[in-house]
Amino acid sequence: MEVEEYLSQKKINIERALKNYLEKNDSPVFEAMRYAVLNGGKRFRPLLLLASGEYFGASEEFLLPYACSIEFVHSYSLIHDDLPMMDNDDFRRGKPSCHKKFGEALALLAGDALLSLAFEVIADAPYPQPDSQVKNFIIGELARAIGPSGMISGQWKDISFNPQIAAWSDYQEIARKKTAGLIRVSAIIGARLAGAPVQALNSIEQYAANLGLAFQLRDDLEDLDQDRAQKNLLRPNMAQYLGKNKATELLVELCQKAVHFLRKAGINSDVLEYFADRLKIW
Ligand code: GRG
Repeated sequence: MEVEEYLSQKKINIERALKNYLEKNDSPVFEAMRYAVLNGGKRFRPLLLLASGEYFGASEEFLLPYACSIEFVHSYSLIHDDLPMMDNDDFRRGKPSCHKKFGEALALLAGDALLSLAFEVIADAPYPQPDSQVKNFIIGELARAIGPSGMISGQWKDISFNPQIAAWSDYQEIARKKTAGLIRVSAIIGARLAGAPVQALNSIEQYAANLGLAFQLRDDLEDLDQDRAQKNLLRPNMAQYLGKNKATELLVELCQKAVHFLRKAGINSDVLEYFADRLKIW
């Protein structure tokens, strides 16, 4: 099957699974959760998890709860990031952001609820078997990636950012923690669930860490190009720091490095390579 056909089929399956988890309840919190999740995201992280897991032989049925869990975490981070005390964004994916539609209290709770639901879904996932250590590993990796030393710390560094004293390493650290961490852990979870050998896991981790940085750099390049908002001039934008040409070169380099880690380990996945190839087109 062609890569794009594969991805659009997987996306349909992810949408269906996400909807199933969120349909059960008519409370306002669930309504806000549905609004935030079921509104047209690219589903990049769950697709990456499925592609990585399926490459190493796990079934979609096995992987889907974990893929949804990652998307719930991502959606929570977007809701909270849009709040007035954070990035203060009125729009998300071309529609009013969650707090604009439902008010700040309900948006905050919908974000909290999605974070909790993510771990509930993992706890209830039928695979792997209850005596397997794999679930513990996954819960630990995910919690570390998004917790106080991961995404939360990246977000704090982002909102307390001072461009006058920031070094390149600060820009990279923010991108690594705020954005790349969840992308990295998505690929690791897929591979780990499929029982990939340790050496392959390390390579997948390196691949996804580079892909994650590239993902943020591309977003920064888009921000710079569209000059989206004046306030962005004060944000930690890697492309602004490097300048457009150097940033574009680095984007290509990161994507090539990502693919290099796959090939060096003998991982021949069209889909995983496709993610890197698509990101570097600028
Ligand atoms: C507030 C807890 C908390 C965390 C905030 C991840 C994050 C940290 C904030 C999200 C805002 C943001 C712009 C992050 C940079 C990464 C990024 C480009 C996110 C958008 O992800 P896409 O492009 O979005 O996958 P879609 O809409 O496709 O899901």
